[in-house]
Amino acid sequence: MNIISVIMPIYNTDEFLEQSIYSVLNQTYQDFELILINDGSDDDCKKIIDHFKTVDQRIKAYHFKKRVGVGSARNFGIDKSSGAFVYFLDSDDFLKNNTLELLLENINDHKFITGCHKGAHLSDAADNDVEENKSQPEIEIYKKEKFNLFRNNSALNCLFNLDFIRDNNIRFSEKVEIYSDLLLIISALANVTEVPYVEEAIYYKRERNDPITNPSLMQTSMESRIINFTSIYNDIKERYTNKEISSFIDYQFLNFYRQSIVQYFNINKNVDSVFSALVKVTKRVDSKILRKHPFITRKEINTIKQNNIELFKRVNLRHHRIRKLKTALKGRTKLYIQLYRALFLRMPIKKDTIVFESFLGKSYSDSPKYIYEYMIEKNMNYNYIWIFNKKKKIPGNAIQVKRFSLKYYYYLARAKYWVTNSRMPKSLNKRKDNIYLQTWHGTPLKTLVFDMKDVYSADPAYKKNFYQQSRRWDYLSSTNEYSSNIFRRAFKYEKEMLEFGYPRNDILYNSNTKHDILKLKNKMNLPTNKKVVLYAPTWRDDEFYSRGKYKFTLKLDLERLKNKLGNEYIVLLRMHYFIASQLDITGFEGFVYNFSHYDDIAELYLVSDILITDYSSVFFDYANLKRPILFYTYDLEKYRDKLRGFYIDMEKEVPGPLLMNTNEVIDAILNIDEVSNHYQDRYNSFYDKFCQWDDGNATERTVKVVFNQ
Ligand code: C2G
Repeated sequence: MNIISVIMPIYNTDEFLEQSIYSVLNQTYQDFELILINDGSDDDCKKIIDHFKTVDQRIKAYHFKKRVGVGSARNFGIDKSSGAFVYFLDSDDFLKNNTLELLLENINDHKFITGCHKGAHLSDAADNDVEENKSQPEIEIYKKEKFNLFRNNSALNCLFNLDFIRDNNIRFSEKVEIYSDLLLIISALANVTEVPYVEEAIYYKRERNDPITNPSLMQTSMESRIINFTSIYNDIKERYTNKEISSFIDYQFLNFYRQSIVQYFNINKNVDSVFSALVKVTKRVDSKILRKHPFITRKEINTIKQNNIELFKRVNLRHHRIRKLKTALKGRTKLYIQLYRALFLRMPIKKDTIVFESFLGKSYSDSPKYIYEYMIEKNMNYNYIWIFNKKKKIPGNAIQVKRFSLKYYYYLARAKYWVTNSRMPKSLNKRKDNIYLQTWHGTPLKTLVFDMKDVYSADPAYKKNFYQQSRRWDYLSSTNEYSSNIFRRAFKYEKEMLEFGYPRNDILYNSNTKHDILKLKNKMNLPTNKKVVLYAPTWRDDEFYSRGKYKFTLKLDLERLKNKLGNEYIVLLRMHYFIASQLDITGFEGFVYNFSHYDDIAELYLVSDILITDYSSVFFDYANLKRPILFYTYDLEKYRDKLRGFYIDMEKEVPGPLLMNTNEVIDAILNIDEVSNHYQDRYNSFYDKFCQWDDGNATERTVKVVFNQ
């Protein structure tokens, strides 16, 4: 009987649970029982578990009314196991489909065996292409003397012989929540002389991205992590006196100390309880092992051992100064940040200085531009600073600073006001007297931050960073009630909402005249005898060259467009500011114009007769002009269902047709009057709902409130 009991404790992971369970059900090795232990979840886990129980008899399910903690839940699982082997899988992680088979095939007479952990982003699926006739996997054997090099310090991805676990009374700690499996793995190591490791047996550990609303255990506070760790450490030192186990846990402790605990002391002021917990541990650390660590670590550990908190704080402070100096020497920006913190932030704040930035310094545009122009036109007495990546020609006498230059840090430290349309880097501090107007950059169609289940493109820290960065905002612009509601929820924004419309859209009311449009066309060198189609799509989260540099493949057949529309129309192409791809329009000169690097899209809206877009928020703004909008949504399903998810049903609510290929686009343009008539009612209700507060005076209202004018 080779049955494997797969034990899965479950707590509030309804987003991930199905993928976890399927990864077991789809194993190449099928002789298992799956023990699901619902540890008091209050989300939809129960429903999911009950459903799976009805479809597969190998599933055993237990529901706890009250949470008992992961250690107790797993111990309960061991007691319920009826297999020859046990294996632990967490309910937010998943397996490659041959993991169990590989572990079982190679365990032989060993008491347990382990495999490789890989980090998986939220939407990653297991790479399940197992090559046919693959040669035997390589097995590395960890001998007792080398246990301190053992790569796995958790119980995950280990296949254990169940009798071995039971006979030696090997259990998870029930005293602590975090690191409860350190006790189990160390107890297991204490009872064997070697452990095989199979690189090919893969366990996907999900990198969770929402430590704010749904933290994983490892995302709980550093203080409880340290306290939990010290408790396990002491427990193990008391139980096991043999050299290998003792050095294994000492190495674990010193690694943890160097990677995390040092930092904890740097950030926190009230450290006494953690410090006294550490005194006991450091007294137990083997001095021979400590000697293998850097001087500064030795020094710190020794002062903790002496229970001298004041001396420790001084040593630790020195340590951080050295660290900072080392990082500062690594690069210019790092040096500037150190100067920013040590010097600029200590200078008094300047009450009459305003810093503006739009689209990460890429352009002179959007609401910050219109707020600035309004203020200089009204001769308001401020010092104006603009952040750009490259120098620009702009009206007024604002000082221009390059993003991330020394001046950038200087002015951001000293300016009382910040006006931007996207986030500011984490490395900046918000000062007590600083006032930060976040104008944002569009009515949301695609789900935002805390409404996003999966962050397809972004790193796991995305939500946490966003949360921290948005705590600094004092005012947030909104242009309709729909946005206000979403912003409050999705940004967890609780401060003042400026429900005045977007300053960037004032121009669509104030310059929508023949005269102004002609002036703009002349400025842009556009022919005035042709109608203008503007194509402004958004970016795709899953198509990129590198971080922040996205790809875009033009799916419009320019040749065909030119043949059918060339006599009457010209086409302006406008890529999103994240797009790094260069558009090749050779051969289409005089028909196609690339305006991707033009500063202000509002001016492009004004000169165009028809807008083509996809899932970009541009259509909410363009609708202020009440001109026709076409939606070129060739990848609607993927974009909506896999990449982002939408707040509104495009098929029912957007004010124009959804088109799937170039022919449909051409047809719609050739019959634009009929299309417009067809969508008239929908357009009107769309306008009422989404252009709710735009009327040409949003800037004035905004400036009055923020600058007390
Ligand atoms: N934009 C542009 N050109 C494009 C697309 C967008 O100039 N081809 C500008 C517009 O001002 C638009 C803004 O960038 O309103 C935001 O672009 P979106 O395509 O909507 O995408 P994103 O930057 O992801 O912001 O709440 C809004 C969302 O956060 C969307």
